[in-house]
Amino acid sequence: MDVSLSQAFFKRAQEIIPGGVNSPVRACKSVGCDPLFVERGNGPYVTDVDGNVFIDYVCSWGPMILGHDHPHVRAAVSEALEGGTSFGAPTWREVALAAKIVEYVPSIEKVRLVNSGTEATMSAIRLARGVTGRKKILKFDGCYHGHADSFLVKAGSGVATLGIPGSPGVPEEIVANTISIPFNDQGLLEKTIKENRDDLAAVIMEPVPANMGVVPPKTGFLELAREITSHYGIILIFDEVITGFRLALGGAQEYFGILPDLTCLGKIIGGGLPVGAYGGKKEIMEQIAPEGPVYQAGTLSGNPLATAAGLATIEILSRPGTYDILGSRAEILAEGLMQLITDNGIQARLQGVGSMMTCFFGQDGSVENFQQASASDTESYGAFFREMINQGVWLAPSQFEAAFVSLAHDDYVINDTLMAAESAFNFIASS
Ligand code: HOZ
Repeated sequence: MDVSLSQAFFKRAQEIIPGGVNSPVRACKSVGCDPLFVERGNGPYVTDVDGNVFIDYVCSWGPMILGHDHPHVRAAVSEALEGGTSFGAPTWREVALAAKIVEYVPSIEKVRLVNSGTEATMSAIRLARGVTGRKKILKFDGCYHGHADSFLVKAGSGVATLGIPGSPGVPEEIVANTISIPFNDQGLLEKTIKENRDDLAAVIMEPVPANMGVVPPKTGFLELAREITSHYGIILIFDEVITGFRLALGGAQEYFGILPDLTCLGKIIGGGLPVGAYGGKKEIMEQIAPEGPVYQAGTLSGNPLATAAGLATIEILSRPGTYDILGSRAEILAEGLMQLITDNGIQARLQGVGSMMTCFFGQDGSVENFQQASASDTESYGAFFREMINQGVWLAPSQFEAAFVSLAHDDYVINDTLMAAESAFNFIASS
């Protein structure tokens, strides 16, 4: 495969951008290759600058649930573009997008739009601290809530991929106010909350962690988190930046029937443009300025192009049967992959929820927390990743991320993916 243009861009990028990338996982370090530079995307495919075409399961790390360059989204963004790109003043599309979020996400009564998932989570914990007057937050090892200071303790995604234990630059006082415990451990959750009940402002979690690979919550875990936080007046925050509008229109909270106090959104609600949101109960959200004293602001918040793309995406997603189609395609892919794993005698565990999944190499049983995920065979994942690229399939360049199926991944594309995977598993089995 000719990747000479990608290599040239990467060489130049490394001279002027840290690590040559604008987000660490993209550097592909943990899978032992250099990044490919994307020229364009179309449906389930991306084409790199050298003209190589790949079936894409990164899907921009989740937002592209309709596939790339969807005509409805393109038309909506083009129409918005005609009218100007930013005003720093309210526009009707912000209200329309907020109304859709309030309509579909069961626990959200009021919502504030921001520019990224990181902004959403850092604003949500400020709000939780402001409302409760407490300082500490409880998170879970391997969950990733963006790169704000409070969250870089035992975090997932790029922090896990690069094996970074925390980050220089995060003050000790902030780390001291963040408690991190293993996901899916009910006893420890109960004990930790009880011990810190007077200091905890919030418990924040990805209801389905997808930044240590996809780790489904064990039965009763989300229920316990809801019950015990309600009991002690601690704010429960669901980080649904990935799961929002992916597992259902109402996200994981609809899927599992557990309602948090605050929800963070991003990715899909921006249809591929930069956006985030945090929302929840009226009495909490009313504490945000200018209605209340908790400050948060943003020049580009509620941007016309991003809200147009989000609205168009949600419009398609809200058509009847969408999530059934998405779910059944993901199921066909997952079943096919599991069969190949068995047929080739590969030691790996494929697990997922809805249209997101991870193949954990070197695992026999289910992966339930970060400690177990971390024990995966990342060398084999890297070999699989590289062979899939050779076969024309673009996976996340890290063991600790998810593969996302979009509505553009039809039966034909899934079949092509399985043929590629057959060669890749074969290659691994024989090497
Ligand atoms: N943190 C993102 C994955 N969970 C990666 C973002 C990116 O590199 O674009």
